[in-house]
Amino acid sequence: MQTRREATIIGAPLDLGAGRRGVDMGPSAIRYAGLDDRIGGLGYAYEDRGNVGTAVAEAIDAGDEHARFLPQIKETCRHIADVVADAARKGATPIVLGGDHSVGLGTLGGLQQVHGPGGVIWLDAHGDLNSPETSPSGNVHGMVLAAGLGLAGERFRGEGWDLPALVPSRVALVGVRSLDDGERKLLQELDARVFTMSDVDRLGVERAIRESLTHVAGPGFVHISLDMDVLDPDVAPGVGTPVRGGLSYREAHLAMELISESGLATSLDVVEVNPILDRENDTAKLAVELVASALGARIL
Ligand SMILES: [Mn+2]
Repeated sequence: MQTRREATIIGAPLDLGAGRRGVDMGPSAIRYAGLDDRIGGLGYAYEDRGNVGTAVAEAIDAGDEHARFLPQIKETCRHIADVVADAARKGATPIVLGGDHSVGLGTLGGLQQVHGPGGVIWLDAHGDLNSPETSPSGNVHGMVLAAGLGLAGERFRGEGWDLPALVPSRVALVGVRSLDDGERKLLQELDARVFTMSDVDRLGVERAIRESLTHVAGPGFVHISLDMDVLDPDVAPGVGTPVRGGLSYREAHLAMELISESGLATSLDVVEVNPILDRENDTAKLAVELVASALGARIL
């Protein structure tokens, strides 16, 4: 008998890792866009675990300007990690709704706790590969992937998770089009598979995703971290840090469909939805559709 598949939703209204406020409303916007019905309609048992607690920027001190609000971000990530680990142990698919991309440290931490280090496909306009030493802004959401790899320093180690949470050779970046100097340098040393937007233009999204899946597959987990800014701002205007020239509506759907077909993905983050900058919640609606495609929604 086929057991019913299960999706566990975790809201993470965190904006301390981003320079711009608004992404704290992301989980609300995505739920409002009908996530429960859409996932339930695919035959999943749907469990919403509510939101994890977050600190408020105005009420606390940013601390070290090279890694602003890091202690508070780690505190939120500890709660995310707990719920993600709980879901992963049950065999459910954890889906974390951001919030800025620093919530990804919590997801990776929870997965690492259960499975040991795994692989990730990072769909993003940016590399998120800075460290406090290289970051021009000091915003932690630009350091998360480096942190997961254990390359942003010991300070990113959390209560309950070890670093690296990722196997260094099991990382793929897709849709990148804005990198800082320090990130470019790091990528030259990393065994990561990188498909810039220019590569996606030339090779097509199908090849980019298939090769990424092959690169990140392996024991433990395969996590999909979807930063909505990987999409072109024409179709996803409501994101924290928009960059022109991103994935089209169909390219993003195809990426998620291929990921679903592979059967490899164990978990998903959907981050950086910013309702303040959005048009009539379009970006949150698109986020819901992309989650559905990742979970197996088909046209026919
Ligand atoms: Mn990102």
